[in-house]
Amino acid sequence: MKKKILSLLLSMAMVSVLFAGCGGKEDTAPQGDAQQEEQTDDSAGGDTITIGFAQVGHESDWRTASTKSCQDVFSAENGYDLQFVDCDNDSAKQLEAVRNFVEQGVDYIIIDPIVSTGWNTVLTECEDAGIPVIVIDRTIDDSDKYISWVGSNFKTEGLACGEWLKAYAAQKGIEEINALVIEGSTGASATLGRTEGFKEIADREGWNILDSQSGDFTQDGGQEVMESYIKSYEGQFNVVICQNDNEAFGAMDAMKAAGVKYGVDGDVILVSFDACTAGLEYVMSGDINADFECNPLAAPFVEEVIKTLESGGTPEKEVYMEEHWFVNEDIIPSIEVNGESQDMTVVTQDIVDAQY
Ligand code: GYE
Repeated sequence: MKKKILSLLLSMAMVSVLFAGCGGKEDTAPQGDAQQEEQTDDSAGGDTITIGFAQVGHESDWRTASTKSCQDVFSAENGYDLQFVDCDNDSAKQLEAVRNFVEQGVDYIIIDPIVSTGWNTVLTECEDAGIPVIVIDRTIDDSDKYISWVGSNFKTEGLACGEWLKAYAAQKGIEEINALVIEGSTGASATLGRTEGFKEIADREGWNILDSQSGDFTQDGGQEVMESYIKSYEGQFNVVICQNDNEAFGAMDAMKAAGVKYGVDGDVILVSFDACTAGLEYVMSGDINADFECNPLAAPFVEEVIKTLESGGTPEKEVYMEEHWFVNEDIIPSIEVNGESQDMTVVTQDIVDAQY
């Protein structure tokens, strides 16, 4: 599609989302050094659509699945030139990558924001350049200057975790909850939402959250935090909430080394988020009691957004991914979250095999 038409469409779409106090373009895009290839194919001359994707990094199984989903959908075969930048969990590098995409004049920019704030200036630069921005996965909370967001409701995931734990504890006759939380990366909306949702139920039920520290969504981070928790809270905790599977794998290593028994036959209830293949395998074996899915396969929905824009339409501002809640034991068929009944799914080999 010709840049001018796209630019016009973008401006029209933006009119509805502009808010008071937004300044104009102030900064000149700096010469960045984020590693990315020079654009080789000018899409204005052909049908190829050039997309710049500023990905968070490569910290987890979830991230690997997300990257693969984008690379599969936005392939050369499908008519795309995908400029992929792994931002290595570095916010400055991510802003620089987006500015480089603007300089290159890509047709679309996809951002999975490492942190949820600090975006308005650079998104204004994208807007001024007439390049539509699509946000995936984590949210941007201090700017509305993007066309669409495709992702998950992280607070709902945290609430579901809390509601399930309440039902599970009641079934098992556990009267006191003493929980340790291993949070995700600081400032990420996935961390903020999961923390907020779980805390809401914990406060309502009068549970004790002994500690809540970041494991940075990595296996090493999860292991380190768990090792220090075991030193500080030995014998005092009966629940460990890891905000992603990789942290749970690290926490399991730390507990195993210290002789702490976790999982369905253990003394500590272990809960995780993401529900990628390896996470579900541990649910099936009973090492992880429950795993709250976060679906990383956003790319097909992003492609829908792009197709809608290409044909002159207005895409949805927000697209929510569908997700499921997984458990080992068949004792709680469903939970109520946000006033809605949601099923708890017992993991089978077929489910593991079908997962990303
Ligand atoms: O849970 C974690 C990843 O943003 C939802 O980031 C994503 C999170 C996911 O590193 O594994």
